[in-house]
Amino acid sequence: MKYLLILFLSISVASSARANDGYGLWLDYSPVENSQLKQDVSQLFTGFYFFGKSPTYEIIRDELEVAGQKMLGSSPVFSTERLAQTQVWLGTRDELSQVLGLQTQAQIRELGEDGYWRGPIVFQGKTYYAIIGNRSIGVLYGVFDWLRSIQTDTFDPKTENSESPKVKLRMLNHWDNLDGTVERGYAGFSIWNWHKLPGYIDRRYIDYARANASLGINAVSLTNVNANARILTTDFMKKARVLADLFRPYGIRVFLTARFSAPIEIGGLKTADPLDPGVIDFWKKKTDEMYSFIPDFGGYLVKANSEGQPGPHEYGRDHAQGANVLADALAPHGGVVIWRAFVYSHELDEDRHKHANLEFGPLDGKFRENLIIQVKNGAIDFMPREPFHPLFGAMPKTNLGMEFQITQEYLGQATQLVYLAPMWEEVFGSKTYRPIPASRVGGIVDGTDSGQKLTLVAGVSNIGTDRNWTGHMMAQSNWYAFGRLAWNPDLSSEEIADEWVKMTFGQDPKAFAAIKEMLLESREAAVNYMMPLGLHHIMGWDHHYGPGPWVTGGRPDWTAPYYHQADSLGIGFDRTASGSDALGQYAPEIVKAWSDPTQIPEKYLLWFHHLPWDFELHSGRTLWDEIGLHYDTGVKTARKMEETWNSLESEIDPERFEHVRQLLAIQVQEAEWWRNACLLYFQTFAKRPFPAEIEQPTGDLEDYKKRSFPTAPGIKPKW
Ligand code: GCW
Repeated sequence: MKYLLILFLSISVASSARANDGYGLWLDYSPVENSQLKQDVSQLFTGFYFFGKSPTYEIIRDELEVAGQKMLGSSPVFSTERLAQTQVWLGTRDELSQVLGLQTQAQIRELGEDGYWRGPIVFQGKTYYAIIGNRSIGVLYGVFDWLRSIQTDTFDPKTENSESPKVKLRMLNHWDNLDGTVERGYAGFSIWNWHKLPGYIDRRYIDYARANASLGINAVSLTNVNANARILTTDFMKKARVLADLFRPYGIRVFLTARFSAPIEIGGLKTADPLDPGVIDFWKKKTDEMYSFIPDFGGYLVKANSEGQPGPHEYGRDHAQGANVLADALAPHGGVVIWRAFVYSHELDEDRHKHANLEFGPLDGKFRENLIIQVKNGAIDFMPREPFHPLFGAMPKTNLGMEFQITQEYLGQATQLVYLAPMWEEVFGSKTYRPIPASRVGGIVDGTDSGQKLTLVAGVSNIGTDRNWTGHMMAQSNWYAFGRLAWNPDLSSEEIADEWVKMTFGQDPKAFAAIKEMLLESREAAVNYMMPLGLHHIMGWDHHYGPGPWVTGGRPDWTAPYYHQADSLGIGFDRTASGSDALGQYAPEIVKAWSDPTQIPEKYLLWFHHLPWDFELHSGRTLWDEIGLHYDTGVKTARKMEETWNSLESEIDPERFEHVRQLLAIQVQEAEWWRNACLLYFQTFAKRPFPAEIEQPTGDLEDYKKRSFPTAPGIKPKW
């Protein structure tokens, strides 16, 4: 009996080792199938030589070991001497200077601190493959890029490739609370185990850093922007130091969120007035202390005077006065303040859309050099589709960074597959017409159009303790896409999908084509079944799960009718000059085109216009019919995604297949729920039949309204 038990245990251990639970992310390295490629790469794996020493090179060795085993079935060979039979040379430009031509050296220098060059170099008549950076981190990025090219079957040993990131700070923002919960987190709890730190190092910290480094993510803010001042106490600094030490060789700097009232809460002061000498001194000393633990500490991320968070307004000071005090404390150490522009009034705004520009616009030019204003992609709040935030282009003398939300608060949480790269691509590609006529959001953020040197793309993390990291394993694609776009905002969502699918599922052509198509259509599907044609903020109360166009109570701008404005005459928020004139905050070219409901792209129609139910759209249909059609199309695409996936059963490993299969079934139900509930609700105003061409909504509106979700994850902390 005892033996049987042991046998059983060892079988189940062995089989669970083979099962794919998604923990390996896009770094699980499937075997190389292309025989020419396999031959080329196998040859290269017989001789790696590092020109220098660094903890980062140890990481590279480990990565090559894993990659060699998994892709080629054998370990790489490392040489301690630069022998003729070595194949791949790795190191920094300085370390390789003896063997590099002057021109190559100059070319590499141009690539800056995070760039890399990889390609063939000829030395004493023999050709080697070299991966070179200006710093060891560049070498690491180059190696990851090289491995990616092998996994995506694009590697050519004869071709030179060089890259440098277009954005300086490529950053994850964790909304992780010190009690282990994650605000808007749908993948379990926080991966930071503050209780066991600093003594215990969870293996996950290292795997997390590795995954980020593979994308070029180089900054992480560990804690929620709804901040707890305790993170700035000495005890927590000691814990954060452990993470910073672990992340350093991966090129990642740690940031923390600073609560504006920390001088009172942990400093024993009576005020947090940024002009008070005691407060200035508090921030200076706190910051000096922080650097004594973390010498490359990144800086502070701050949410102030927003949704009840304390800030400079309490003392009659503006955002610049508040932010600059922190910036001055960080400046001598090379740190940066990231100050969020997500603000809206404690009192009710006329239109919340306008608030950030009204508060920040007049402060243009007043913020320090080592300070960057982090602006959400849209002016309301990470909706499934928003027009770009009008601050982009409106503050030419201020560093502006982008904040995306990777965690799917408003895009299906962790029960839905929604690939977000098309949304981010749309935002970066949006024309702003300022500061120069050809400006796009991406060009402002990466400095091309704005000229700013300090650049930032931040994403609110979707990572948690779930074994597959992101709750829905397909949401790994969003972590991946975020990192790739932060590195280069000009990449297309399609290129990124190509890479991710190949790296995650291997190269089976049927599975590749099918999964890629599912990813690429998923975001538009979600917009359609949730909030089409510019509708926004009509989700469930507080937990934000599911539809809630009927949600009222509390402050009006937290309710749905404030945004959809449906009545017997029509629907939509008039933000033109005849309404709130939020549109007037954009460049004149946009104001002109979008003021006209027949000119504005229909995807933004109801964001800016209140229109009669019978208003005729480009299709010739009435607004009412078109709304119905969009909702229905969304549902049908969700069903198609489900069918596509189900046809892949023999191509995908059972564990991942089943995981995604179940979630897609839920997604279809949720899409139907959104469509039914929203259409039945809007029909109470429109008082028209549903268009005949759509599947007729079913269910009872009153039942939909009564649904409650006490177990929905990710709700705000109660402290
Ligand atoms: O979208 C809202 C979220 C809040 C979040 C806030 C913000 C951290 O519902 O949970 O708070 O945005 O971005 O500050």
